[in-house]
Amino acid sequence: MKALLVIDIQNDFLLGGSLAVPEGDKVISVVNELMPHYDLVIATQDFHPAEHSSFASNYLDRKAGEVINLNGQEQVLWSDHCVAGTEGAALASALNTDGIDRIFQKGKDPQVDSYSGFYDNGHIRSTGLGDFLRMEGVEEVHLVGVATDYCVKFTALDAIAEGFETRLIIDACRGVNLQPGDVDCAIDEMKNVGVQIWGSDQVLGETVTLFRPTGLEELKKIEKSGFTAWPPRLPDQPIFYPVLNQVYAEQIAREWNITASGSGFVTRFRVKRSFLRSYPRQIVGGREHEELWIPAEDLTELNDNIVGKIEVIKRFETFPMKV
Ligand code: VGL
Ligand code: ZN
Repeated sequence: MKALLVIDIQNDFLLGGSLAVPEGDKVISVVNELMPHYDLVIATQDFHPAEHSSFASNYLDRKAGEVINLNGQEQVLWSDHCVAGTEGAALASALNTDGIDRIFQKGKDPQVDSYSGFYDNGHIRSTGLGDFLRMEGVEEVHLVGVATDYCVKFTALDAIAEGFETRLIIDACRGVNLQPGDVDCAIDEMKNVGVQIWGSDQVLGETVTLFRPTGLEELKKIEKSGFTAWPPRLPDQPIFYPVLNQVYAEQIAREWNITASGSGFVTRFRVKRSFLRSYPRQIVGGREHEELWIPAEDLTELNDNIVGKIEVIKRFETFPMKV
């Protein structure tokens, strides 16, 4: 069993939040894409009382970013964040919360901080996450979220100590870098204890397969490119619509292209996943009718991201009746 641990993707750590991690919001679409690839998806949530001892505002003379000694441990002081029950503590609304099986909250004790999703920073009180994962039969955990140099790192170190095979999905994490180089150091620290550093492509695959119905005229132009590029759109075609499944493409080829030009073809081609991430899937009509809307001006860039050839996989024709 494999679990995805989604660390602290909460409003206060994202754009506009009180403790925003640079580019934190960039991880959300990757995390949503990853979720269906796991047996279990667990989210952690930083969830502090307003009087928490990690908030600079709770001291007379301290500023955020200063480091103090708290009960024998180094403690970075932060601006107020993730106060229980506030909007800032809520999971990001763009995160697919339907894909999350269970949430573990941490940092509720005002006297001690809790970066790790497994234990508080004093390693005294457990959140129950380790026992829960073992009970579910999980052997491998993959980590995503924020911040790479705090909560992600400490959760990863504990995951290794708890005996889980542990991977960090690096493009689905962002860090604070309070000091320049902190994120790189955190990654080295994780590697040194056996955390494997992965990219989301290693889980998802590097490319997405797309389908597109087309007519004879367009097909001739594709052939001219050596089956490597889509021809420029016409002035009255501002958007290029590839679809995500073959059945839908066939339906359009049969119903639309045959009517328009007497023949219809279905093509299949592969495009780098990283490029497609900025074009959300549009559901048109039924659930299986998923398509991407790519503005005509982005077509050259799309062509540059095609891997392999555009293949014709089906052909539909109406034959004139012989007389
Ligand atoms: C975090 C600082 C304070 C984190 C939480 O989620 O990494 N960082 N509290
Ligand atoms: Zn916190």
